[in-house]
Formats: sequence, structure tokens, C-alpha cells
Amino acid sequence: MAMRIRNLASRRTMMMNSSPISGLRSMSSSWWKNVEPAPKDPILGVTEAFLADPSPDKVNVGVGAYRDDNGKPVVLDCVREAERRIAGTSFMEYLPMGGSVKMVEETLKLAYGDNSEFVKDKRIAAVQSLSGTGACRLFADFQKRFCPGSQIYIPVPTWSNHHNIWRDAQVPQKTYHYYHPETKGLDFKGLMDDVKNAPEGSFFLLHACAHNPTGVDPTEEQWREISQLFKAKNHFAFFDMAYQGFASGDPARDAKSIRIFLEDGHHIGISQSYAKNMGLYGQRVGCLSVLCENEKQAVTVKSQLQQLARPMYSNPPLHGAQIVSTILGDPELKSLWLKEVKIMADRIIGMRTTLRESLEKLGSPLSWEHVTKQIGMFCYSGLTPEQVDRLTSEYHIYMTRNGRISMAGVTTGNVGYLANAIHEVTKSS
Ligand code: PLA
Repeated sequence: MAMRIRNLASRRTMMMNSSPISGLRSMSSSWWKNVEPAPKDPILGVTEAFLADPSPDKVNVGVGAYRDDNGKPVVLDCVREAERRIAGTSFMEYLPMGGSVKMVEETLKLAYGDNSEFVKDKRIAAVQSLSGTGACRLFADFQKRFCPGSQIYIPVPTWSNHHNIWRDAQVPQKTYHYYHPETKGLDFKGLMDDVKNAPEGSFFLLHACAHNPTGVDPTEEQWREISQLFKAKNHFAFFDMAYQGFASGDPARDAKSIRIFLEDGHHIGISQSYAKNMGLYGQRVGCLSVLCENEKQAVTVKSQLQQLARPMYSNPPLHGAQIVSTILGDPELKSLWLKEVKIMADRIIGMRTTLRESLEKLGSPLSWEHVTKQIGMFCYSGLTPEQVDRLTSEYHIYMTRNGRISMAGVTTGNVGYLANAIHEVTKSS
């Protein structure tokens, strides 16, 4: 058999060499001559550089991927148990274009609330998405198709991929103030001014909780004010909720911003992701939802979301959705999940304290209060790009050049090394 394949292969090569098509082949080698190398991704490029570094001391605090205190990736116990239960079913069929109905149903409860009237009234158009990125992209494409002249207001700073997503969907971007570098906190006044000055009925991207990269969220009171102003201006709020549970350790508490907007009667959109809070990074499971005026509109909007998905990827992957619906559909597994989310959030909070204390013990002349004040997966350290470059070249510590430290990668084992290196590169500044 192997011999037959080899013979066939060599016959094909002979035919190609002797045919007039060989002339075309040399032309084809120039097909892509105008293609320039793409710039490295500011986040995933850091992982590539980390993997290529042979140093035994290397530390990766670039991408926001949770590690246990030994620096190892984590598969949650609830996920292991769900996989054990799924294993017996061997179901490999396509999901519908909108994904797993059960998974979407459970996911909406997390965002809109267990007893949400909007869920009961079937006012939400929702589809399973390729994690949070896919949900954002699907929404951006939907926005472009049905509000073709609209723009999107994006906070400064934000997750770098937001810019790519709306750029590729060809939605023009505007920015709004968010972070105040001097106070290392929220620029509430700047934010409110921008919301006020945006044209009536503008689209705004909001981080529902655990803002990436700053770790700075509005307070509950501030969310109420933002919501009121949105109401007055008739703006549309699109919430990216990639870290539900990672801010406070409690997914319900972390949905507060969304619940406030719902109480105020907004028709919002939400991107949800299970990458972080269920550790399902590579499974690519998430949800895009759009709250509509009534059931009829929700059915229509969902049909259009599916229509967008069909030529892009047809239907979403099955396995991750099965894991999620198995966990959230079983009260015992769900409460195990909630415990595990809290454990992850608490470990990060603990590492914030240790990092700050270590820097203070080293006698750092700078204030590191923000390390413990900020929340979620990231610490927006205030390190300059040049200081980050030094951390990488001299200490093999990898992070994004905006000074963002993924606290999820900080462990008892590396926190001292990290603090010392940060102290060395910042002490003369
Ligand atoms: N939205 C925000 C705000 C994010 O930070 C991320 C992931 C996503 C959406 C998308 O995540 P998902 O598609 O995996 O669900 N941000 C990571 C990874 C963790 C990345 O850049 O893709 C980060 O390191 O910022």
C-alpha cells in the first residue's frame, strides 16, 4: 500500500514537471510577493517570545492565563467531572448555527440573573460564540451590517484586540477617557465628559468587570451615574464580560454593572467567555447576547446573528459547550465551580499583597498601593516600555510593553524574583 502511494506520488511529480502547468508554478511563487510580515501581537507575541527563551529562570506574566501556585495550568475539578460524565455519551453531531441551546440558556442566567424577566419573556437574542473574541467580532459585524454608519467608542486603554476586532469589521473607532495615569485610578470625569459629548445614540464598549489592562472598575455608584447618562443620551452599551468572577470571586457580584443597566431599562449587548472563569481557554466557548424589545425582535435578531456565523464558521464547537452545560445544569457541579472561581480569585488577591509587600520590603522609593487596589487578573504596574524591555532582556520576565502584569502568572515561587527585578529597573526612576 505504502509503495503504491509512493509510485503514484512520483508519477504525479513527473507529470507536473513535463506539463505546461510547470510554467504557471513559477508564476504562483510570486503570488504573495506583496505580503509584508504581520506585526507581532502585543499579547500573544509575548507568549511566543517566552516559549523561545531557554532560560530556567524565565517568568511569563504576559497573557492572562491562570496558573496554580506551582505555575501550572489548571483544569478545574468541576470540568474534570463534567468531562467524565460527557465521555459516556460520544455525541459528535453538528450543533445548530446558534450553538448549544442549553449552554446559552445557562450562560444568560449568569449575566442577566437567575430569575431574569428578560429570559422569561424570551427577549434576548443569544448565540454560542467562539469564546469572548468571537462574541465581540460577531457583534461588531452585526453592528456594521445593521447600523452601517455607526462608530464604536472604546476606552483608553483597552484589551488590544478590541481595536483589531472593530477595525476588521470596518466599524470606525472613537475613544473615551478611562484611566488616570497619575492616580492610577478611574478618570471618571473624563469618561463622563466623553459620554456626554458623544453624538446621541452612540455605541460604547464597556468592560463589565475587572477591566483589562488596568484592573480599575467604576464603583457601583459610578456605574449608576454612567447608566443614567447613557439613558439621557440614548447610547448603546456593549459589555465585554471576559472575567466574570475574577473581580470579586463571585460571578453574580461581578455582573453588577450589567444589572444596573438592566434595571434602568437599557437594551444592551453582552459578550461572555468561559476561557478564564472555567479555565476553558482552548475550548473557545462563549456567548453573544442582545436584549431586544420583545420576543419577535429577538427571534429576528438571532436569525441574523446565525446568518453572520454561517459563512464564517457555520456552527460553534461542541465539546466546550457540553462541559459548560453539564456544570451549570447540575446544582452540585455549579456550586463546586463557584468555589473554584473563588479560589482562583483569592489566590490572585493574595499574590497582589505579596508582590506589594515584597517591593516595599526591598525599600522601593515608589508607591505600589495600586497593586492591591486594582482588581481582576491584571496589574497595570506603571512600568514603562523601556523598563519592561529591561525586565525581559536582563531577567527573562515576559509581560506586555504597556506594563501590564498578569497576576494569574505570579506564584509564591516567582514573586520574590519578580519583585526584585521590578525594584532593580525602577529604583532610579
Ligand atoms: N475580552 C477581554 C477584555 C479580554 O481580555 C480577552 C482575553 C477576551 C475578551 C477574549 O478572550 P477569549 O476569546 O479567550 O474568551 N484576553 C487575554 C488573552 C486573556 C488574549 O489576549 O487573547 C489577555 O491576555 O488579554
